[in-house]
Amino acid sequence: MPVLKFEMTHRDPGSSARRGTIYTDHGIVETPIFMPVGTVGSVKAVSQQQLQHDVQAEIILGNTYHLYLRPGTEVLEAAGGLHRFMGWNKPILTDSGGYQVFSLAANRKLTEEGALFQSHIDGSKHLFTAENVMDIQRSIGADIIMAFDECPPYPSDYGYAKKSMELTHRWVDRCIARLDDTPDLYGYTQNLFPIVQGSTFPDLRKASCDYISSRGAAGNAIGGLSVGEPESMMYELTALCCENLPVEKPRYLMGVGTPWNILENIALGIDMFDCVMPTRNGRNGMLFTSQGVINIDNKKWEKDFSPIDEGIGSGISAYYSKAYLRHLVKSKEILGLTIASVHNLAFYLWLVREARAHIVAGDYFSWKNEMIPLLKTRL
Ligand code: PRF
Repeated sequence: MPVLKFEMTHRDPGSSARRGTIYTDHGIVETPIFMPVGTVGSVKAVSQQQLQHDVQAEIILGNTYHLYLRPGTEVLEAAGGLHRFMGWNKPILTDSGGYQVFSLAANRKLTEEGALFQSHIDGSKHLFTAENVMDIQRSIGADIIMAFDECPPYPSDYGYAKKSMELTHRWVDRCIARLDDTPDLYGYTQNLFPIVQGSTFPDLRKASCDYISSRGAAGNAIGGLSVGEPESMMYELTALCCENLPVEKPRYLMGVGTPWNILENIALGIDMFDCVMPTRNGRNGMLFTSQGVINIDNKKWEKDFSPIDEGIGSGISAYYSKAYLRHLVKSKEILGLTIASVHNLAFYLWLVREARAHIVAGDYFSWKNEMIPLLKTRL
């Protein structure tokens, strides 16, 4: 079975940042990369055409939890998988469902077998297991699929974090066994990424990295971070994980984060990111730009007819003015949600393209340190 290939072409002399390429059966992904979140098979308020042309997305995320509840695996299989269903012919990654069960579903109960929960849509009862989330991810057909894991809350005590990590490790093995026993449904390869856990405890994180690395997967993920801990703690734990995961395989930091979080974590050796922040915050009027952060609600922008953000390679960001976007958002026009979301995503994709260029140039570390205060500026 051919597996996903990762080619690392450059390493930054001043940090642990790397520049690489991931090869999937739906095309290549340049790293470091940011992956827009398309929870239910739709990046909220953004069309596939906009994702391709304005955002320049290379890979998007889907969620097992949502897609299983609606439209369900029968529809997804009849469509020939999520790529065909939604008309997105580039790579897709799906999260495994456990994390969403614990953030969204009602009456969750965790057992050795898996997670029992009630749907947030209609209250119906379901059980996710390491095995059936692999089966569901087969039906969805993403290029990269995630192992079933438990993300302990912050803070967690040591005893709980250790038990939870060990459960996640037993689930990884069950995920691998299930995948080995089941065929790819649509004629292309699906690659499993296992997930490091261990909460905020360095010895647990190290043990989890050792275990996860020993599974020999095509890529590895780091979960359980950016769940409320201080940023400095997240960076320390990311650094520790990067030092203890294989250098020659892609590393994915789940659910992170702000533009500055992304630049800091790239410096520590992360290759892949996803987060709802650009879309969710965009829908609330918060814009990330190459000059800093804008609250588009602010009266300050009422007569500012300058482009939202010029020169980040997004037609939408260069075409519409701040004043016009402010008017749309104030009027609760649907187009306002779209422009804000497309812009923020285009900005995140621009940021990782810039990061790549600076890794290649060998000046990533100093560029990152100059950029971060700029990105954090409240305009
Ligand atoms: N596990 C999974 N998905 C996730 C997380 C995790 O720990 C996080 C934590 N930042 C975001 N998404 N499966």
